[in-house]
Amino acid sequence: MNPADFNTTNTPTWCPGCGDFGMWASLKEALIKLGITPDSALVVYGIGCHGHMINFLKIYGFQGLHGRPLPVAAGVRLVNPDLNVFVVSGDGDCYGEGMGHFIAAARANYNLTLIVHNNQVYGLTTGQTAPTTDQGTKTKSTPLGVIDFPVNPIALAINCEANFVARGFAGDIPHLADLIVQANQHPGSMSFSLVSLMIKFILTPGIGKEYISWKIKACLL
Ligand SMILES: Cc1ncc(C[n+]2csc(CCOP(=O)(O)OP(=O)(O)O)c2C)c(N)n1
Ligand code: SF4
Ligand SMILES: [Mg+2]
Repeated sequence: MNPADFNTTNTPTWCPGCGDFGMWASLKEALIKLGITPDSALVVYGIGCHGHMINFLKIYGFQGLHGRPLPVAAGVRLVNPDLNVFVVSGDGDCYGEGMGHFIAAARANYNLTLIVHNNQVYGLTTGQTAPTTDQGTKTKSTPLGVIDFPVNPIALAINCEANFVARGFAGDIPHLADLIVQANQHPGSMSFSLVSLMIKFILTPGIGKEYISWKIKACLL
């Protein structure tokens, strides 16, 4: 298998430079390393720009309601315990609308590989504040800057006793692919937070090269 074998005939519609491209490429690399074929695993997607991957990744897929990919995936695992199930979610999807499901899945040990595209914003709906948006960030829904502290999904996952927790960066595809492989091979429940890049809709001045280099440093710590 090579990455092109996991392409559908659809051309990705993500904005040029979007972190979703890195996420897509990393997942394809990981699937190859894991020996998975398009007919041997399932990916359950959330709703958002990340969820558009269902149109571009050639593998069994299911996309339901916003914030609900984890309970769908848990149900699939319960009736089909031999099926390898991945979940591709977003920060709004997983830490906003789906926060309760995230906590439940981390505690319940369903043996899922959860990959959260954390671009710190509601991307598809053109840039509202998400639970992981940094304090002070100006978005369409918080034009004067976010007041609240952001959710720390890594700390939350550890606190809920998810037994594999990692963070990667959409700009480092080999590292990210390796993390996805490790996550998938690790027995039991797991969480995997992907720090991605959202290149549109964040209005705070200064977000640009400095922000990207901060992200890279933060992920390498
Ligand atoms: C129950 C429900 N609430 C709200 C929406 C509208 N909605 C669609 S996508 C989205 C935000 C997605 O943000 P995120 O999960 O971070 O994904 P991204 O687009 O950033 O990849 C929202 C609020 C919806 N579809 N369903
Ligand atoms: S709106 Fe943001 S998350 Fe959506 S495709 Fe464009 S850059 Fe990516
Ligand atoms: Mg998002």
